[in-house]
Amino acid sequence: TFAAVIFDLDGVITDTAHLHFQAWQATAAGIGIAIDAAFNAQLKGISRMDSLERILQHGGKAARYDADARARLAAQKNARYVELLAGLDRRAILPGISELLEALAQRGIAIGLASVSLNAPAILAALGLTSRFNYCVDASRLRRTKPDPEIFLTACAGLQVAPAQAIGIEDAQAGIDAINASGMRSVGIGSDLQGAGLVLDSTAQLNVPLLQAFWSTQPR
Ligand code: G16
Ligand code: MG
Repeated sequence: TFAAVIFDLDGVITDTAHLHFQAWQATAAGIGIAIDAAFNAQLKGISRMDSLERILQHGGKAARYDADARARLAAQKNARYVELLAGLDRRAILPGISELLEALAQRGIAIGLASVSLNAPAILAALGLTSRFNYCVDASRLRRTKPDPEIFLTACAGLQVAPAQAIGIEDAQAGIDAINASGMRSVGIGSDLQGAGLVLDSTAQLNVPLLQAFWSTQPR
């Protein structure tokens, strides 16, 4: 059976997309760019600086902001986001996740985190889940973002597990593509996900028997 499960954070363990949205909306409004929820959906799983780039492009203002100005905007957004995170606790863990983590740990299956969020350690701590994870990738050390497989390969290396022995769980297309490119098998949460080995509507459907049944089916 599989030796490890590697989780994305936002959209899989918890859902802070609405907090990212509030923070980006305020920052973008400050420079005269309006973003709505539909646009925000495109930022799912995208790193902070890449998200800012997309927002500036969306507003037709990418050329007006150099690296320093962008760093200030990103810092402004993050300060707002971190303020909003203060309200986060165990209740924000998505359905089925606590039970799944516990069941995996009981079976000796390694548990990893592959989030591009630089706030991931603080979020895990707020959720009371830090000790559940055997290895968390440090997003600040990555050279390439999802859909590049680097983050998942780093997680496998950290867990000392071969990618072919691991399952990755993601809610974003870039994340599914990264898992597939790593040689792991992918589980997608949500809709509009192409190429995932298994797609579920909700984290509430996740459990060990279901993952074992998926694992026993022929890979792509
Ligand atoms: C998450 C979110 C993205 C966010 C990114 C970076 O990714 O889905 O919207 O832009 O983290 O977050 P931060 O600004 O905190 O570094 P993931 O990989 O956990 O789904
Ligand atoms: Mg995500």
